[in-house]
Amino acid sequence: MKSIIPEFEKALKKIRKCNNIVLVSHRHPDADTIGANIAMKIVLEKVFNKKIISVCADPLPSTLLFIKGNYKIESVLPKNYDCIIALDCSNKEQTKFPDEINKKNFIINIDHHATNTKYGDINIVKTDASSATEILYNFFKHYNINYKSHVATCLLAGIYNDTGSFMHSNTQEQTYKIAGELQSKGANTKIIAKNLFKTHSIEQLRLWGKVLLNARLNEKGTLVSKISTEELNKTNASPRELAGVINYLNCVPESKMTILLSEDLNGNIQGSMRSGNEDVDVSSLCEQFGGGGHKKAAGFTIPGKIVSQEFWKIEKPN
Ligand SMILES: [Mn+2]
Repeated sequence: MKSIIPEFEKALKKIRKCNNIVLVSHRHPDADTIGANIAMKIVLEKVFNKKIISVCADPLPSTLLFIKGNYKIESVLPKNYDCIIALDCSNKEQTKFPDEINKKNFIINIDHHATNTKYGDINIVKTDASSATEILYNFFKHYNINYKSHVATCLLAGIYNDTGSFMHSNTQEQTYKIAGELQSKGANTKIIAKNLFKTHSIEQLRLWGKVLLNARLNEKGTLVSKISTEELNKTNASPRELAGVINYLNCVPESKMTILLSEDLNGNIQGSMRSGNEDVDVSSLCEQFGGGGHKKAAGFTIPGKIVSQEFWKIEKPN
């Protein structure tokens, strides 16, 4: 991996020349894109005296409000600004403002996704970083920028989120070191863990309960569960609240692969697949249905409805 320092230099040079800067997070925001946004906003305002407008097209779920604090996040781009910094967005569409980004606006793209399309005029894309906030941590460290506890909380929240609290394979030696340093700067690990991993609505618990109850393990070692629109509606949960339940399905030792099928509100079936087995590549399986993803976590969307199929067989007495 080549050094990212020359890109840091270019970005800082540009930032110094700009007065009005827009920070954009991706749609369906998570703790990484919002943590990066607010951390950058505080540093650019306090240390560089810039005028910053934070933007995210979609509203924040209540579990991200501890990151936002009293800072403002707009849902649309302002009319005038000198440059855009996109945070944790692998392509322009993820910002929900691709047309604006296509215009002559100067873009600094800060991201860690392997699929990043390098759409910026400056691309700080580091695919071995656990999160966008880890890249910002390194940026601030490189320029000896001081910050207080809330910025440390924002940065650590992104790391916690994208490493699944240090359980995903993107967790490396440097990740723990950075997390330790952020904690010593006053990052509030308690509020991060509570909001990101220990907060679920009653509707979400009911939905997850239904998904867990529907789980079946077949003889070939595939664990399958499903949720129909009807079942979803009975729980009053939103389809997005399914996120995370597959991690519980994917922990049966006898299972080589886990599939969750859910009907969405547009007449499609969303398929999510996971595997902890070295020999199974779920992304190639999902590609057969027009989807994709990573080797151990992938998904697909196909039109249709889920139907039940039952089998009976006679077992002879011994
Ligand atoms: Mn991220």
